[in-house]
Amino acid sequence: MAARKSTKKPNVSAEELLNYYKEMLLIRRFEEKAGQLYGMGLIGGFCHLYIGQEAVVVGLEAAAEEGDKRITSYRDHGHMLACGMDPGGVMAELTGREGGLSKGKGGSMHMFSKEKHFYGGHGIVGAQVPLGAGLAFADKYKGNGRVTFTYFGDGAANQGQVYEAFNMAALWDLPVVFVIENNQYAMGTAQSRSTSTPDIYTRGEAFGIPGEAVDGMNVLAVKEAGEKAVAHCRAGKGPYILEIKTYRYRGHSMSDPAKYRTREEVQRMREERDPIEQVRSMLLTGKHASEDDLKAIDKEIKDVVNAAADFAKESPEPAVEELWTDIYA
Ligand SMILES: Cc1ncc(C[n+]2csc(CCOP(=O)(O)OP(=O)(O)O)c2C)c(N)n1
Ligand SMILES: [Mg+2]
Repeated sequence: MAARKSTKKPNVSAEELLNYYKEMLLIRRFEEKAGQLYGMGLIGGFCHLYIGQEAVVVGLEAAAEEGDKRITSYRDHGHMLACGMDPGGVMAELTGREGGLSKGKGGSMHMFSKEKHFYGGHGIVGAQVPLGAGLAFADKYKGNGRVTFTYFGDGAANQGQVYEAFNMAALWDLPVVFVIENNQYAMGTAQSRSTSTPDIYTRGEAFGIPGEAVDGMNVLAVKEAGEKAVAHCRAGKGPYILEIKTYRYRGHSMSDPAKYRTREEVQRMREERDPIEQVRSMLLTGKHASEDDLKAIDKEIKDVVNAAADFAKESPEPAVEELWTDIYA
């Protein structure tokens, strides 16, 4: 008997959808809390929030396998949470406390996890791109079948070192997915003012690297594109570019008044494209969850984030002697 086709039903189980909902919500609530703690003066230095972009990292993590690596820019809290790093450890790092993942000495842009294969957290725009190619080189050398997700922004995509990395990655068929998180702005500069083409995914053509654009507000579309890219890399065919079209709701960093765009533009994105609302509505219309189920999840996530914030506030500042540890002599 032929399977009945439904155009409405996504090719995903209820359990998976619920997981994506939870993971995206965790990032959203965590970032909102980080914004609050910043406002209270508990977080010093730069703090770049990921609110609006949650579907990118959650969709790609769904396409990853154990042992795959990830490396990204300074807009990195979402990546850490999505690969399973402890929310308390991340938050305590933001507040510069001993319990932080870099013992309170790194802050928002400098956290790592060997266990979760998360290689940072990089403040220099584009710097992580050659490093990501290097991670993939190591895996290719070892022949372990691992893939590296190398994330960078639309602004970073205009950096020279990105193309040096593309060249070598293509030359050596490195298993790296170059993920361009195109949130349409680089600090206060819109993509149309900084970038010669609206289609950044074509930038690999000169190197023979295939690329495609993806709806980054739709976690299922991201996952599907991620699976395709990862399969390409694992088959030994070399790098792949995903330009994931997304949007950040907040300013570039906490100190950005965002005068370069209208409130209406942001409002429209939130109302019409929000990645979490899209999954919420799929869950409800598909009867995979009730309003009460979702309320219970909201509470569960809120509790995790509050516990992380309490831990971050209660953890002591690092001891003065820590100034002399974890440094090159
Ligand atoms: C080499 C370098 N140049 C400039 C900066 C200052 N800077 C920090 S973020 C940024 C914009 C990057 O935008 P994009 O790559 O689109 O990433 P997004 O912030 O949107 O995630 C700039 C110019 C920097 N950190 N490093
Ligand atoms: Mg950007």
